[in-house]
Amino acid sequence: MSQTPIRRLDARAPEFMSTLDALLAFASEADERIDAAVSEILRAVRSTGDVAVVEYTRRFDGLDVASMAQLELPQAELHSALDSLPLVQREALMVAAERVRAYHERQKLESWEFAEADGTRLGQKVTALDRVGLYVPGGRASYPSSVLMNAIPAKVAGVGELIMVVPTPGGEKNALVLAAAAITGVDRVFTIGGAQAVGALAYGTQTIPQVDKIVGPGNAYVAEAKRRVFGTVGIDMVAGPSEVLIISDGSGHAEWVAMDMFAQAEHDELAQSILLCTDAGFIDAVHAAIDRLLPTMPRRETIAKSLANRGALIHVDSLEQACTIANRIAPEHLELALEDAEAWIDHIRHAGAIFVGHWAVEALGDYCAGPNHVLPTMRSARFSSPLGTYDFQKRTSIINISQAGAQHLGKVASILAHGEGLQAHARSAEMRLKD
Ligand code: HSO
Ligand code: ZN
Repeated sequence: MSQTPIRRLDARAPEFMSTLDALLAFASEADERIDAAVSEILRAVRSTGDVAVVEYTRRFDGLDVASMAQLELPQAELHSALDSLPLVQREALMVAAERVRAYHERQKLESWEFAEADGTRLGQKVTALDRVGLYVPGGRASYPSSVLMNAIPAKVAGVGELIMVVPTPGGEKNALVLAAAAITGVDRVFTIGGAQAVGALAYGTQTIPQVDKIVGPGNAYVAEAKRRVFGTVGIDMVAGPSEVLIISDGSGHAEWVAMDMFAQAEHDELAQSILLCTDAGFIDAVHAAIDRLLPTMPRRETIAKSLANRGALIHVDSLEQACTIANRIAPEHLELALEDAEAWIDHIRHAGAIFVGHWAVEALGDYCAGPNHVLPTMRSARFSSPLGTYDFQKRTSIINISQAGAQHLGKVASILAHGEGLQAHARSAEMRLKD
């Protein structure tokens, strides 16, 4: 008998769709205490800059420094972190970085222009953002792979200056994070975090220059701060807990599926791992594999909580039904653990990333396949895309009208301007008409 608590559902049950919706619902509850604290911190950073940031860093991270300058890490320290890594780690980081760079090269938006017969030329000019802030969390969720995934597309886009902030409570630095910053060419690093770091990047301080966009994950305070400074600066997204959906036809190994679910679940108790499978016997085998493997996992407590909270093993009628459900879930990660996986890609419309076939496992995508691991969560794959080079580029329209073009466009504009009651618009178009 299977022991590990995880929902067992049947997609044919009449109440299935409402059960599914309840399972997907994730209330990122507005917490008034967080709201109030963040608003106070942002106000202080905005009015006193470095003084406030230094003070909050003393209070929250226990770093006692006299000035902001002491919270900046020199480039030499990043490079010595890289040099002091064990060779295998350094090489793995380099391989990952190079693959991520090559993939993101292909995402670059290019400027374009076209000419009309009368000599009018219209176009779109693409430019990189001038300055970007990269938030890297401290502690357990401090992932060097996320430094690669955020910094590389920014650099490929041609961002002028990339400023990283990373809290180091008690002065504890993560050598792999610093090494990843060195590899990707992050320009400046400050050991600050929390809402105060987001405020510093968004408003600028005496020491930290104001950025144009802030990217990177963070805790509830960081997320709330990003939400509040949005508009003053751009932000990437406010991400929810990580999710994986696996579609299986019963081919392959039950252990592989179980471990893929664990890989998601070990991130966070609120992370979501769901299996949709056409084969009831295979679902039993996966559940048995979960039972067997769970005790061997160092993070078994987190995994068990995540599976019990938000996990599910779901029996479906057919792969068509599985795809319909997958499109409703719009998962961050989708694994097609199928005999003929390629044939099913076209059935999927909404997913952050699709992993095709038994060999394409999310863990490879998280680190080194090449595509970005910052993906839309909480069903937002219905309307948004992976983080990419394009997120560090913007577009400007180019309107280059010839004298001949101004003649016929002037008449059209004049008629529409009169229709809107805007005389100055009409006349500025008409003044350019020849007779
Ligand atoms: N699965 C996470 C990314 C990650 N996994 C980083 C390991 N390190 C969100 O897609
Ligand atoms: Zn992961």
